[in-house]
Amino acid sequence: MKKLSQKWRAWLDTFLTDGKSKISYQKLCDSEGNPLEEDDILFADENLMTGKQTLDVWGLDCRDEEDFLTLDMEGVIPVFDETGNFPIALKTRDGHLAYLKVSRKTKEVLPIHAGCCPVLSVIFIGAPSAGKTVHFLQLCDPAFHDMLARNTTCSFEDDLPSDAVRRKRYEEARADMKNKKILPEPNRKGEVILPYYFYVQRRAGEETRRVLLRLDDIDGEQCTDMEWESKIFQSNIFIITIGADELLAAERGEDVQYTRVIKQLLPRLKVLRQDGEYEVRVMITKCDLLDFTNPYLAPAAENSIEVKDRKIRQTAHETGFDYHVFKKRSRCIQSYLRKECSNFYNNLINAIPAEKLDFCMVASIGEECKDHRYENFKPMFIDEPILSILAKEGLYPVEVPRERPAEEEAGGAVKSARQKFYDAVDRFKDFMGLSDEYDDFMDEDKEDDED
Ligand SMILES: Nc1nc2c(ncn2[C@@H]2O[C@H](COP(=O)(O)OP(=O)(O)O)[C@@H](O)[C@H]2O)c(=O)[nH]1
Ligand SMILES: [Mg+2]
Repeated sequence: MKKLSQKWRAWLDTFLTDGKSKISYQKLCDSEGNPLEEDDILFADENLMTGKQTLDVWGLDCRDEEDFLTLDMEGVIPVFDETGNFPIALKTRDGHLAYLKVSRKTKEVLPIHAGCCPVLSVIFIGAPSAGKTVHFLQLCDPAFHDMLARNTTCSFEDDLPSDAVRRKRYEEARADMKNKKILPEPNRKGEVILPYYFYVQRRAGEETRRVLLRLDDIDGEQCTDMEWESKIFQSNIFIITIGADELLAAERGEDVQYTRVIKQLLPRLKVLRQDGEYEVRVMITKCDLLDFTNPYLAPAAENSIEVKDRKIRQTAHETGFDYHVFKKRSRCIQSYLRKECSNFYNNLINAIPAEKLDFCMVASIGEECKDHRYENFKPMFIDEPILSILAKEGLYPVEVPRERPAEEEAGGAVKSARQKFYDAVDRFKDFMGLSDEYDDFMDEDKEDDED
């Protein structure tokens, strides 16, 4: 059935008991982790927010303790956009427009599409100095979104309407990192870091998928001294970041912090997220420090991006996310971790069901940095973690599985019939979104082959 145009819908809405009956609100949390119900979303404009005007100027009765509009007020009309489920603004009959959404609980400004589409929230967990913020800043960079969008029908929009002062530090840090090669200051303990929201859309045939992608960076001390009541447990996807420097230190038998993070995170996840509606990605950062001649890592060495004229370009996932490439790298990382940090690895796989767990790596800068500066920018794999999340949600195209020539595999060895069979099963599993329960068995086989 053909959809009504926006104009018609807006016009009809003014007659149909304000259009409120068709609202299907999509739940979200504010930055402090408070779950917000439909009537916790307040509406305002700049004047109401700053107290320059009050609701009586708008010709409305102020029932609420403050000057905000709510959906159930007499005389307000909802304004919808293409997401449809929940209004993006409210207006009054005499033309005042409340275009800012505000959390009743914290009074913070919420994203434009709050309540309009499902939220996919991704949080970076890891010890101080693991490399969370550097990667986070890259993910929030419009130039990065431009790179991801190329050759696809995906779009990324910064969905927070305000230039919050608290966000300024991150915006400046990103500018310094890109333009002056200065790395971000370490986060202070308990620093309030506002989440970033991106309205991600992808058109595929007749259908357009939409999601509010929420990215949260936190200070590392919240991860090494994790509270049970922490807001972090509201997220859908937990990215556990582990600096390669720490992995190498652990190999040398030194004390490391990432084990502390895991020790605290796993029991909390089990208790607090009995719903099981979450996923975990283990992300090795600073992977330039790893030895890619290591037999486990060698097959995973080919970069997925390249830098030309200071611009990053995708190579492996240029026309769509290539699960084969990603999964191969994921398996290499697993084999590496299983050998080099066996207890950590076993703790993970024993605590988190295989279908919720994946492994990836990045080098956001790609070289050892001194005095908070870097010289050369040689990033590796920075598109893969986020693409693996978006592709799974149907928000990024997936490269159609195809046969690969045998030379592409590690060492150019001709594939055995058994390996070909495994690869076929693997592609089928990826295609169907099935779990990785065979992966251990496959890796053990590979180790046997190497022997
Ligand atoms: N070798 C290397 N070091 C990196 C890379 N990215 C970040 N680092 C180092 O890691 C430090 C901490 O990064 P940061 O993102 O602030 O860590 P956070 O505390 O987890 O947020 C930086 O200051 C850099 O010295 C990288 O790609 N390679
Ligand atoms: Mg940080």
